[in-house]
Amino acid sequence: MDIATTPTNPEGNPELADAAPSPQQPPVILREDYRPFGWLIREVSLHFDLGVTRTRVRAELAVQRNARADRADMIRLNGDSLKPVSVVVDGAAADWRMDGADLMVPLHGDSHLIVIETEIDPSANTQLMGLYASGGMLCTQCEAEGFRRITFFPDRPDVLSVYTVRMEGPKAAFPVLLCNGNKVAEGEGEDSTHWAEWHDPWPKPSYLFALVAGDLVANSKPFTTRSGREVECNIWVRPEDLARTDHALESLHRSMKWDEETFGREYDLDLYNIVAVSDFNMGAMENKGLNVFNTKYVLADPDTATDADFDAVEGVIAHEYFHNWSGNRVTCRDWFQLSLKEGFTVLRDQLFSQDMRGEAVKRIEDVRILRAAQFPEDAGPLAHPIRPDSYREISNFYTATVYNKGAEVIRMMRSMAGVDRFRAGTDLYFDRHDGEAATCEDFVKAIEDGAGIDLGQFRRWYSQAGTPRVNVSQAVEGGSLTLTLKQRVPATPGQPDKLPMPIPLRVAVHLRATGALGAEQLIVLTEAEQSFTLPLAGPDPVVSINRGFTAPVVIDRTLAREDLVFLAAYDDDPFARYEALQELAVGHLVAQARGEAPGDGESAVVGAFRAILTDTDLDDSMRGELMVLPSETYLFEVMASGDRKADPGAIHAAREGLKAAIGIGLADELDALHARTSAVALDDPAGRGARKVKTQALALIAAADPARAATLAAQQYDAADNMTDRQGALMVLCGLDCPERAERLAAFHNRYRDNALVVDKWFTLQALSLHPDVIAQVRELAQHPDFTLRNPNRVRSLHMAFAGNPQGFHDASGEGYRMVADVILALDPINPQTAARFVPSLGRWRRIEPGRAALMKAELERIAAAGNLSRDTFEQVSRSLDG
Ligand code: B3K
Ligand code: ZN
Repeated sequence: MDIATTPTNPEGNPELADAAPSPQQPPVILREDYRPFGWLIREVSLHFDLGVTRTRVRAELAVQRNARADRADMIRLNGDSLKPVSVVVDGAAADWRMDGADLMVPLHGDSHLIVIETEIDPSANTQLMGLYASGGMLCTQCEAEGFRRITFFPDRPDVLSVYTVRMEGPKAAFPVLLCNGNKVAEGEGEDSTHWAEWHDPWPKPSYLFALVAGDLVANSKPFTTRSGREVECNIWVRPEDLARTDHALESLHRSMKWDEETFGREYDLDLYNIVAVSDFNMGAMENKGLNVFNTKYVLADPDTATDADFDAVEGVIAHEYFHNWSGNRVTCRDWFQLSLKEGFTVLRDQLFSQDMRGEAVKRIEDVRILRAAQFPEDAGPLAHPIRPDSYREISNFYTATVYNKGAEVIRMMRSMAGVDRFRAGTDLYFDRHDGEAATCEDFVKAIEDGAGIDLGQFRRWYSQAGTPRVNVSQAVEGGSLTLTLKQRVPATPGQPDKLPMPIPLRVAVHLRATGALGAEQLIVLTEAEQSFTLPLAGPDPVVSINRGFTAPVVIDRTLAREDLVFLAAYDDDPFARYEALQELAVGHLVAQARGEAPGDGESAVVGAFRAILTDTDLDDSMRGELMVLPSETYLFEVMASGDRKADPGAIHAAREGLKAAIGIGLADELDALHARTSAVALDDPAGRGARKVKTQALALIAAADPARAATLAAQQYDAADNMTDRQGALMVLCGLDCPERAERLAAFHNRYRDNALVVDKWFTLQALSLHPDVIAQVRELAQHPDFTLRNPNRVRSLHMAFAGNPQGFHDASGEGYRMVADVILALDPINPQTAARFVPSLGRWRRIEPGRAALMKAELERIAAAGNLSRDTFEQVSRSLDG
């Protein structure tokens, strides 16, 4: 609809607010169109009269002309599904009008006080953006554009304001009233109400605003910062969850200390509140002084959470805490700069977890995530640079590219600068931009200046999408080895031609004949083709390249099998060992899936596994990493190279076949491993590693001997004194057709029926299972009384898990695709952000064999034809069809 035709209506006409532009063709927002906002809003005062079905909001905005922006005699205040109850400027009713969903208020002077009243119904907010109700409590989610669902405001990250908030409501329903900053006053009101006033001294953008009102209790412990400030740290949960909050609280303390020691960052308020809510679109949110978390990333004890869950809690607590500097003190100028805070903060949380849990294992885990989630994105229709150039709906750009590749890009700067000079760069960045809304360019410049390195060409990592491929060849001449590297960055939507990127690679030349390990050095490939001459100390050189995964690239090379076996067994870089094993397995599996002569690939992998299972120098945590076979998603990527397509059915069969071969060939070793690790006690320092490999052993036994695995898994389940073992056993049972399966599933549900997070696991285990009837089982589970489309955790636990189950999702009948498309259509009107997250799985159709590709595309077309789609789903579906 043409907004200019909307008539001015000072009293507010309900029809006008509904007359938003058709969501079918939401406008494209361009990075190059950025202009500073015409007004500064130094102070915001909010007053909330809280109720679950009716909340009244009064906003007072002290606005001042921005001398750095073009002059405007109008202020645009963004809104989303809001109607103004009243708009007053400097004490008089304003002559406002609506422009689509936004409120336009004429302003002719240099400074004004705008007072706006709105009324909202949190209970009707199923999108979970803005102010919403969750289990009787009220909470908010404002990033990226949720604040405009609370009140009219320039809802953009470069408008920074100091907030004072008064909240009042019924004391019985909302005994605890929380907001950003510090509580400055509180009191009793009339009719059993009470109120609290909060003040946040740090100027912040609206996306960092938060409010919580509910019946909550806190686990508290003060933290003393390095300069002696005592910070009250609270983890707020429902009373029944209090016993599961110690790990979160300890993780917060560890994060606070680590950021002081590693990045010199100290916390800056007297209070740090974290609130756990069960209805939440993502993991957590870094609102200033008042983080709101998905319960999944707060609650943990050994009976209900796995070791991996404990790690995830620690990692997300750290991530949100680190945002206090990388995101809050220095925020983003516009949403195109999202990786400025997300890429950097992911790197910070990865480095933290490396320090807490061991560098090698964490690095391997992070690369596995990158390959499973980001490489497919970079190779598909939704590929975008870490700093995108355009979007229709910013929620669609909270991606593995912006987050995980963004972290890899900054990690490369750190590798090139060295740890100390990188720290000088980040110190300069924080000093230079504290209190500002900055850009990715500001970050790169600060690292360049602070670390004293030239990042001129490096900036291409911010603008070019696609995973670079580096072809490696080598020639030996006399006493030196010449490595010739050729790079190619594949075409991506809107970017047909690419320029060479600087690619830092840690390399070492080992000697297979003598077993001598070469010294490591960093080389940086900057040209399309470039040679590097390395000294050579003897015969049979084996090049270990991209050690530690210094660069997020694909290395193309053909290494002799004996070289891979050598690297897998002896490389002194743990990542390189893992990588060699992966290469060995990938080479075999892709050849097998293509129907090419399998040769003796299988026996080479089985032999390498034997060495891993029996290597007494390996600790079990690392053994567990080496035992992970390449994921089917990653194998699709490798198989679908150039014009060749991936065949999910053939990949699945090849991978299961290899598991069975390992299970048969190493039956005794796996039995011994399962028995040894079953004897390790829960609190033994070696317990975590033991639990990890125990279930891996079981899964391999299951591929070879289902009956024996059923017995062992049932025993493991019954003997378990922790969730890691229990869930692992049930995971294996879920893939088997045996009586133990139904019995243990029922027992599990029965035991944990009142614990939503564990019931989520119960759904996930079945949705991810290797059982041949998984599609019918998931269909039935969607009818289970515990299932609801209204809770994002539950939707993810069933349908998102299923979309990640290659066997079920890619069933040749197309039933899996249909089920996911049905979920998108059903969920879109309720929660578009979560619905749109399902689209990428169907969007990969171009890289899949023609039969399945046609079925996937047909489902995308069915969604597109349904009409009335949200902006989120519309954008993802149209990019997936056009890209
Ligand atoms: N910054 C939030 C993500 C917000 C997502 C909005 N769709 C959490 C995080 O990355 O820390
Ligand atoms: Zn983040």
